[in-house]
Amino acid sequence: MIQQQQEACIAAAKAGAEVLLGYFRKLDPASVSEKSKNDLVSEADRKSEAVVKAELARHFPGYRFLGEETGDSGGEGELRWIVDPLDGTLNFVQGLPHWCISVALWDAQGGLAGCIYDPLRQDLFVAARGQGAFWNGQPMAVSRQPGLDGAFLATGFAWQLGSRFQAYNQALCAVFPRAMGIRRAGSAALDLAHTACGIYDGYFEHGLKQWDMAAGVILVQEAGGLITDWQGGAGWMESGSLVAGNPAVQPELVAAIQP
Ligand code: LIP
Repeated sequence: MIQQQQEACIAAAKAGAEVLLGYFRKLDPASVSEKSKNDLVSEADRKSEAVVKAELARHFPGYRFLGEETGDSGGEGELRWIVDPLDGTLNFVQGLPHWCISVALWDAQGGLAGCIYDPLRQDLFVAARGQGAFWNGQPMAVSRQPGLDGAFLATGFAWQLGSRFQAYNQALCAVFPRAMGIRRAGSAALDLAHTACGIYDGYFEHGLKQWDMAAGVILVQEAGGLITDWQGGAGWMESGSLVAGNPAVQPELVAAIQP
């Protein structure tokens, strides 16, 4: 069954990608609006979610669906798709070639299967519980960087952080002198996928939504990495405060960002 569920994730992500490639750098500015200040949505986000949702329902009609643009479908079952039809919307709207589609399946125990697809690079990242993680069909693993000192990190700080930016900035100031380099690329899902495949040694961000994290955390965990909230606990899916990394870097990153 998990094989079919994973194939559904991949088919849906690729269906969304086809739609998004048709809009990229051809988006009608009139189709872009703000859900709240500086939090954009476009016709591309909505169309991608519509085809992803239809594709998943074609494979598994009874499952619940939670999408960034259409919300929670509701329903009794414990199996739930969690979808970001376009992660990196601001990049996409601005024409910056760094965005992806994120599709995950969760049950009562947590992440079951996940897929992140970057169609511009044709990078397909997939993982399923207990099945390992794969990058374009090849097994992938987190990096072997031995600690925070000299690590290559990713992070994010959205305008919506508002007053929470101060706490974030304190953490950044604590990490900056120790890391070799820090990148803010604008897609949490790709930050997690690139941590799972060992490009980044760690990643930290506040203010994330479930759909930003749901597939990426499965990739990192199945690739041998650790995921916690900023206090080192398991509340990241609820709080949206997440720290990811290889088993050497992640705990040191958590320790470094403590107020
Ligand atoms: C984005 C995340 C990014 C975060 C942005 C936004 P979206 O998701 O991927 O890491 O900093 O605020 O949440 O809105 O492009 O799906």
